[in-house]
Parts: sequence; structure tokens; C-alpha cells
Amino acid sequence: MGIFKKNKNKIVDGQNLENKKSKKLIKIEKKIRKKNQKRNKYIVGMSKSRHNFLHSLKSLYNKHQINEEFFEELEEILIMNDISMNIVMEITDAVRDEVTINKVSDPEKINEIIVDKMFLSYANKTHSKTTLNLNDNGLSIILVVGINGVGKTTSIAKLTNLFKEQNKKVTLAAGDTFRAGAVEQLSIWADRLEVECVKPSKNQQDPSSVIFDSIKKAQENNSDILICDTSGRMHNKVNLMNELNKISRTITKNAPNATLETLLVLDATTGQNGIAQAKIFKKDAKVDGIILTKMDGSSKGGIVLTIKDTLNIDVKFIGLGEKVDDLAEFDLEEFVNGLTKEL
Ligand SMILES: Nc1nc2c(ncn2[C@@H]2O[C@H](COP(=O)(O)OP(=O)(O)OP(=O)(O)O)[C@@H](O)[C@H]2O)c(=O)[nH]1
Ligand SMILES: [Mg+2]
Repeated sequence: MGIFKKNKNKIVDGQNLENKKSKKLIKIEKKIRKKNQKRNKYIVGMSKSRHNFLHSLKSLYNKHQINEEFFEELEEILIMNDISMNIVMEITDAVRDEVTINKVSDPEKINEIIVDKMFLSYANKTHSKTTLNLNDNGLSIILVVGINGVGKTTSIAKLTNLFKEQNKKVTLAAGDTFRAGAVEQLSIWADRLEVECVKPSKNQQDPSSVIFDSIKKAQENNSDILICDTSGRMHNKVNLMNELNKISRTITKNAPNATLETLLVLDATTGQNGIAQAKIFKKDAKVDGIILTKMDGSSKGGIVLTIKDTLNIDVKFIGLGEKVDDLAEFDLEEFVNGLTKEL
């Protein structure tokens, strides 16, 4: 090869390398931007919980020396934050140990112990899996269940938005044929998000048959993801569970190769009531994860720890506002940061 050609090749190689580097840099910047956006979402969405927690701890430190009354009040603060008794004991025991064994009395150090224990109480539980079980080469079906008003339909819109950002093709199924207006609500979201929504062909059509039609449509459309809305109310609880199980059977029978992920939606502002609902759903239906909505409206973020502790179901998404992009994948680190930043 002549010297000119050799040098030219070197220049081209150098340019390729530079191009590669700048592409990589753009990718890294995008990643950092996304991470910061996510962090901000948690910080803004959890401000009510955080301020409540901060305020209670500050007044605890102002009011008491570290004595038995201090521990009792710390327990109360944690309980009032919807944290389960198990974790409350774990946290207060750890603080007690540090105080008695290592003579810690600095509030900042005590805060550190509280934050650490919160993190570990979640992270140490078995099978923490916050990602969805999705099919890489075919259809994934997500069934969204939960009692009325918890935020199912809105969360479906938010999920659709997330998937669209990942360039996934989404079809929606208007499976809530029970409540007047429910089909229209989903269909308005579908128009806004420019995705197809399969609706009942007649009033009060059997939800399973709408799901059947939507599976066919999603397959026809070559969709990556089919998200199914369901009704939150029926004549009674048994009817609701029977209906959901019938829908699940329709899915497994008619889309045997698709993955199925059932997400239970819980409203964070309902506290222990939400935990009771989850127990019922867990007992009678298959639940693969939780979407915890309205965290922005709750002042008791501790509910996340309680869900994991008492139900051992993973929170997979968290609703941090009413806008379509106010849904974040659950991230333990961001959650604990959102709850305890400024402590
Ligand atoms: N602030 C806030 N509001 C939310 C969030 N998620 C849902 N909402 C609101 O909760 C209300 C009920 O939401 P829907 O999505 O209609 O609830 P649903 O579970 O589908 O209700 P049914 O169809 O009646 O069973 C709406 O006003 C939503 O805007 C959230 O994360 N934060
Ligand atoms: Mg709905």
C-alpha cells in the first residue's frame, strides 16, 4: 500500500474513532439526563412525604434527650408513616444499639442509621424484581387490576407513554365494560397517545371477549405490548375475582406464547386499606407486581416498605403526579433519597 493511502486510512480510522467517541458521549449524556430527570421526579413527587417525615424527626430531636420517651416517639413517627411494625422495630432497635453500645447521640448519625435501615429492610427481602417480564421476540400482555378509582386507566396511559418512548408498539384493550364512561376514558388517552384501542362492540360486552378481540388485534398489528384495562367494581368481590381469572384464562389460552404480567394498582394515600386490598387480590388472583399511584398526594411514603415487608410483592412503578409522564420505574435508591433527602 502506498504511503498516501496508508496515511489516508489512518485519518479515516481516526475519524471513525472520534465519531464513535462522540456517539458514546451523547449516549452517556442522555443516560445522565435521564437519571437526573428520574431523580427530580422522585424528589418533587415525594415532597409531601419527605416534609412530613423531616418535620416529625426535627421536632423529636428538639423535644427529647435520648431516653425511653425518645424511642417511643420515634416508633410512633415511623408507624404514622405507614411503615410496618416489623420494620419499625428493625429501625428503632438499630438506633437503640448505636446509642447504647457506641454512645451515638448526634441526630445526623441517627438519621443515617434510619436511612440505612430503611434501604436494607427493602433490599434484603428475597426476590426483589422491579422490571417487567416482557417478551423480547413477540407479544407481551400486561393486565392491570385494582379496585375502582386507584388509578388503573391513568397508569395505563402513563405506561403506554413510557413504552412509546422505548419505540415499542402498544395496543390497548378497554376491558372495563362495567363502568359507564370507562371505555371512552381509555379511548381518549389512546387517541392522545396515538395507539390503537380495542373497544367493546356492544354495551356491557363480556370483558373477556373484549380481551379476546384485542389479542387478535395486537397480533394482527404486530404489537409489542398489549395493555388491558379492567373494571374495579363488580356486584361483589367474588364476581370481580372470577372475572379477572376468566380474563387471565382467555389470555393464556389465546396467546400461549405471550408473556403475561398482572399488575395490581394501589393508591398510596389509602395506607393500610391498600395493604388489605392487596392481600385479597394476592389470594384470589396472580399478582406479579404493584403500581403504587398518587405518591405525590401521600404524606406517608413508608407504605412502600410495608408492601414489601407484609406482601413480598415488588412495587414496579410509582405514580408521582397526574401528568402522563408522572410514572417512574420503581427505584429503591431514588425512593429512599426522595423520602429522606435533606434529613
Ligand atoms: N395525583 C395523582 N393522581 C393520580 C395518579 N394516578 C391517578 N391519579 C388520579 O386518580 C383518579 C382516578 O384515576 P383512574 O385512572 O380513572 O382510576 P381507575 O382505577 O381507572 O378508576 P375506575 O375506572 O373507576 O376503576 C384520576 O383523577 C387520576 O388523575 C397519581 O399518581 N397522582
Ligand atoms: Mg378505569
